[in-house]
Amino acid sequence: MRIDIISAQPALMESAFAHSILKRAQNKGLVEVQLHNLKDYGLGKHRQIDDYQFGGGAGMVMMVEPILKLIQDLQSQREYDELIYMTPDGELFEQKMANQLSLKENLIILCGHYKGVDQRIRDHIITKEISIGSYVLSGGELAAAVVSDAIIRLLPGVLNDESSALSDSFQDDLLAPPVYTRPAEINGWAVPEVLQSGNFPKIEAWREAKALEITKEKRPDLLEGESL
Ligand code: 6GU
Repeated sequence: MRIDIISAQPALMESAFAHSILKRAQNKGLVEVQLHNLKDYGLGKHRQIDDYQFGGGAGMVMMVEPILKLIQDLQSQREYDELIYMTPDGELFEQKMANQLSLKENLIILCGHYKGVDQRIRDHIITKEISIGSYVLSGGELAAAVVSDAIIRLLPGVLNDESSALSDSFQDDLLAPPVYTRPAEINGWAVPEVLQSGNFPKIEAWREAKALEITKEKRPDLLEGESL
Protein backbone atom coordinates (compact mmCIF):
# COMPACT_ATOMS: atom_id res chain seq x y z
CA MET A 1 0.00 0.00 0.00
CA ARG A 2 1.02 3.59 -0.59
CA ILE A 3 -0.36 6.64 1.24
CA ASP A 4 0.37 10.17 0.01
CA ILE A 5 -0.53 12.84 2.55
CA ILE A 6 -0.88 16.45 1.43
CA SER A 7 -0.59 19.16 4.04
CA ALA A 8 0.53 22.72 4.69
CA GLN A 9 2.14 21.45 7.91
CA PRO A 10 3.62 18.03 7.12
CA ALA A 11 6.06 18.23 10.04
CA LEU A 12 3.09 17.76 12.38
CA MET A 13 2.90 14.14 11.19
CA GLU A 14 6.56 13.20 10.87
CA SER A 15 6.95 11.74 14.31
CA ALA A 16 3.81 9.61 14.02
CA PHE A 17 5.31 7.75 11.07
CA ALA A 18 8.90 7.65 12.34
CA HIS A 19 8.41 5.39 15.35
CA SER A 20 7.22 2.03 16.54
CA ILE A 21 4.81 0.00 14.43
CA LEU A 22 4.33 2.51 11.62
CA LYS A 23 8.08 2.86 11.20
CA ARG A 24 8.54 -0.90 11.13
CA ALA A 25 5.75 -1.33 8.59
CA GLN A 26 7.53 1.08 6.27
CA ASN A 27 10.94 -0.46 6.83
CA LYS A 28 9.49 -3.87 5.99
CA GLY A 29 8.15 -2.43 2.74
CA LEU A 30 4.53 -3.14 3.70
CA VAL A 31 3.51 0.49 3.24
CA GLU A 32 5.06 3.59 1.73
CA VAL A 33 4.02 6.89 3.30
CA GLN A 34 4.92 10.13 1.56
CA LEU A 35 4.27 13.49 3.21
CA HIS A 36 3.89 16.35 0.72
CA ASN A 37 4.25 20.00 1.60
CA LEU A 38 1.54 21.94 -0.20
CA LYS A 39 3.74 25.04 0.02
CA ASP A 40 6.06 23.44 -2.56
CA TYR A 41 3.19 23.96 -4.99
CA GLY A 42 2.27 27.44 -3.74
CA LEU A 43 1.80 30.33 -6.15
CA GLY A 44 4.29 33.10 -6.77
CA LYS A 45 7.43 33.91 -4.87
CA HIS A 46 5.56 33.76 -1.57
CA ARG A 47 4.38 30.23 -2.36
CA GLN A 48 0.81 31.26 -1.60
CA ILE A 49 -1.60 28.41 -0.86
CA ASP A 50 -4.59 30.23 0.64
CA ASP A 51 -6.63 33.35 0.00
CA TYR A 52 -9.57 35.37 1.33
CA GLN A 53 -12.97 33.85 0.83
CA PHE A 54 -15.42 35.14 -1.74
CA GLY A 55 -18.36 36.84 -0.09
CA GLY A 56 -16.23 37.98 2.83
CA GLY A 57 -15.80 36.54 6.29
CA ALA A 58 -12.96 35.63 8.59
CA GLY A 59 -10.50 32.87 7.76
CA MET A 60 -8.45 31.95 4.75
CA VAL A 61 -9.41 29.26 2.27
CA MET A 62 -6.97 26.83 0.67
CA MET A 63 -6.77 27.57 -3.05
CA VAL A 64 -7.60 25.13 -5.84
CA GLU A 65 -4.45 25.49 -7.91
CA PRO A 66 -1.67 24.23 -5.60
CA ILE A 67 -3.78 21.25 -4.49
CA LEU A 68 -4.82 20.42 -8.05
CA LYS A 69 -1.24 20.57 -9.36
CA LEU A 70 0.12 18.38 -6.59
CA ILE A 71 -2.67 15.82 -7.00
CA GLN A 72 -2.28 15.77 -10.79
CA ASP A 73 1.45 15.17 -10.35
CA LEU A 74 0.70 12.19 -8.13
CA GLN A 75 -2.00 10.87 -10.46
CA SER A 76 0.39 10.99 -13.39
CA GLN A 77 2.57 8.49 -11.53
CA ARG A 78 -0.06 5.97 -10.39
CA GLU A 79 -3.77 5.39 -10.02
CA TYR A 80 -5.37 6.20 -6.70
CA ASP A 81 -8.26 4.25 -5.19
CA GLU A 82 -9.49 7.11 -3.01
CA LEU A 83 -8.80 10.83 -2.64
CA ILE A 84 -9.63 11.50 0.97
CA TYR A 85 -10.26 14.89 2.55
CA MET A 86 -9.93 15.18 6.32
CA THR A 87 -12.66 17.45 7.64
CA PRO A 88 -14.83 17.70 10.77
CA ASP A 89 -17.96 17.46 8.59
CA GLY A 90 -16.86 14.20 6.95
CA GLU A 91 -18.12 10.67 7.53
CA LEU A 92 -17.28 9.40 11.01
CA PHE A 93 -14.19 7.19 11.00
CA GLU A 94 -14.73 3.80 12.62
CA GLN A 95 -13.09 0.37 12.54
CA LYS A 96 -15.20 -0.75 9.59
CA MET A 97 -13.90 2.09 7.43
CA ALA A 98 -10.32 1.33 8.52
CA ASN A 99 -10.89 -2.29 7.45
CA GLN A 100 -12.21 -1.22 4.05
CA LEU A 101 -9.41 1.28 3.40
CA SER A 102 -6.76 -1.28 4.39
CA LEU A 103 -7.74 -3.25 1.27
CA LYS A 104 -6.84 -0.37 -1.08
CA GLU A 105 -3.58 -0.01 -2.97
CA ASN A 106 -2.98 3.76 -3.25
CA LEU A 107 -4.54 6.53 -1.16
CA ILE A 108 -4.23 10.29 -1.15
CA ILE A 109 -5.14 12.10 2.06
CA LEU A 110 -5.60 15.87 1.92
CA CYS A 111 -5.42 17.70 5.24
CA GLY A 112 -7.58 20.77 5.63
CA HIS A 113 -6.32 23.86 7.42
CA TYR A 114 -7.58 27.39 7.99
CA LYS A 115 -11.25 27.61 7.01
CA GLY A 116 -10.88 24.55 4.79
CA VAL A 117 -10.38 24.04 1.08
CA ASP A 118 -12.17 25.67 -1.84
CA GLN A 119 -15.40 23.71 -2.31
CA ARG A 120 -14.51 22.94 -5.94
CA ILE A 121 -11.74 20.60 -4.77
CA ARG A 122 -14.31 18.75 -2.66
CA ASP A 123 -16.85 18.67 -5.49
CA HIS A 124 -14.58 17.54 -8.29
CA ILE A 125 -11.48 15.84 -6.89
CA ILE A 126 -12.24 14.33 -3.50
CA THR A 127 -13.88 10.87 -3.39
CA LYS A 128 -14.26 10.46 0.37
CA GLU A 129 -14.46 12.85 3.33
CA ILE A 130 -13.52 11.65 6.81
CA SER A 131 -13.91 13.04 10.33
CA ILE A 132 -12.37 11.32 13.35
CA GLY A 133 -14.95 12.58 15.84
CA SER A 134 -17.37 15.26 16.93
CA TYR A 135 -14.90 17.97 17.92
CA VAL A 136 -12.83 20.45 15.93
CA LEU A 137 -9.07 20.12 15.49
CA SER A 138 -6.91 22.97 14.22
CA GLY A 139 -6.04 20.99 11.12
CA GLY A 140 -6.50 17.62 9.49
CA GLU A 141 -2.93 16.47 10.15
CA LEU A 142 -3.42 14.69 13.46
CA ALA A 143 -6.60 13.14 12.10
CA ALA A 144 -4.72 11.92 8.99
CA ALA A 145 -2.13 10.32 11.27
CA VAL A 146 -4.90 8.62 13.26
CA VAL A 147 -6.56 7.26 10.13
CA SER A 148 -3.24 6.11 8.64
CA ASP A 149 -2.27 4.33 11.85
CA ALA A 150 -5.60 2.51 12.04
CA ILE A 151 -5.21 1.37 8.41
CA ILE A 152 -1.53 0.44 8.42
CA ARG A 153 -1.69 -1.77 11.50
CA LEU A 154 -4.26 -3.93 9.66
CA LEU A 155 -1.94 -4.67 6.72
CA PRO A 156 -0.78 -8.30 6.59
CA GLY A 157 2.62 -8.69 8.25
CA VAL A 158 2.53 -5.44 10.22
CA LEU A 159 1.50 -7.04 13.51
CA ASN A 160 2.73 -10.43 14.63
CA ASP A 161 0.30 -13.26 15.34
CA GLU A 162 -0.04 -12.70 19.07
CA SER A 163 -1.07 -9.09 18.68
CA SER A 164 -3.08 -9.82 15.55
CA ALA A 165 -5.49 -7.05 14.66
CA LEU A 166 -8.34 -9.55 14.74
CA SER A 167 -8.26 -9.62 18.54
CA ASP A 168 -8.57 -5.83 18.85
CA SER A 169 -11.33 -4.04 20.61
CA PHE A 170 -14.05 -3.20 18.05
CA GLN A 171 -12.96 -5.80 15.52
CA ASP A 172 -15.74 -8.15 16.71
CA ASP A 173 -17.98 -5.40 18.16
CA LEU A 174 -16.54 -6.11 21.61
CA LEU A 175 -14.06 -4.21 23.75
CA ALA A 176 -10.91 -6.11 24.70
CA PRO A 177 -10.73 -8.04 27.99
CA PRO A 178 -8.23 -6.97 30.67
CA VAL A 179 -4.60 -8.09 30.41
CA TYR A 180 -1.97 -8.72 33.10
CA THR A 181 1.75 -9.45 33.25
CA ARG A 182 4.22 -10.44 35.99
CA PRO A 183 4.34 -10.32 38.94
CA ALA A 184 1.29 -12.43 39.79
CA GLU A 185 0.80 -10.34 42.90
CA ILE A 186 1.95 -6.87 43.93
CA ASN A 187 0.71 -4.59 46.69
CA GLY A 188 -1.84 -7.28 47.49
CA TRP A 189 -3.27 -6.95 43.96
CA ALA A 190 -3.56 -10.42 42.47
CA VAL A 191 -3.87 -11.50 38.86
CA PRO A 192 -7.13 -13.48 38.34
CA GLU A 193 -6.52 -17.12 39.19
CA VAL A 194 -7.95 -18.46 35.93
CA LEU A 195 -5.23 -16.73 33.86
CA GLN A 196 -2.58 -18.67 35.77
CA SER A 197 -4.41 -22.00 35.48
CA GLY A 198 -2.96 -23.10 32.16
CA ASN A 199 -6.46 -24.25 31.19
CA PHE A 200 -6.78 -22.57 27.80
CA PRO A 201 -10.45 -23.28 27.04
CA LYS A 202 -11.28 -21.88 30.48
CA ILE A 203 -9.07 -18.83 29.90
CA GLU A 204 -10.73 -18.21 26.55
CA ALA A 205 -14.18 -18.47 28.11
CA TRP A 206 -13.16 -16.04 30.86
CA ARG A 207 -11.84 -13.54 28.31
CA GLU A 208 -15.02 -13.73 26.25
CA ALA A 209 -17.19 -13.23 29.33
CA LYS A 210 -15.07 -10.26 30.44
CA ALA A 211 -15.16 -8.69 26.99
CA LEU A 212 -18.94 -8.93 26.99
CA GLU A 213 -19.22 -7.57 30.54
CA ILE A 214 -16.95 -4.60 29.81
CA THR A 215 -18.72 -3.82 26.56
CA LYS A 216 -22.12 -3.86 28.31
CA GLU A 217 -20.77 -1.51 30.93
CA LYS A 218 -18.78 0.96 28.82
CA ARG A 219 -20.19 0.80 25.28
CA PRO A 220 -23.64 -0.81 25.28
CA ASP A 221 -24.22 0.82 21.88
CA LEU A 222 -21.76 -1.66 20.33
CA LEU A 223 -24.04 -4.54 21.28
CA GLU A 224 -27.06 -3.03 19.56
CA GLY A 225 -25.99 -4.45 16.21
CA GLU A 226 -24.94 -2.71 13.04
CA SER A 227 -22.82 0.11 14.60
CA LEU A 228 -19.64 -1.39 13.09
CL1 6GU B 1 -10.57 15.23 9.97
N1 6GU B 1 -10.24 17.67 10.83
C1 6GU B 1 -10.41 18.67 11.71
N2 6GU B 1 -9.87 19.87 11.47
N3 6GU B 1 -11.10 18.53 12.84
C2 6GU B 1 -11.61 17.32 13.07
C3 6GU B 1 -11.47 16.25 12.20
C4 6GU B 1 -10.76 16.47 11.06
N4 6GU B 1 -12.11 15.18 12.70
C5 6GU B 1 -12.63 15.60 13.86
N5 6GU B 1 -12.34 16.88 14.07
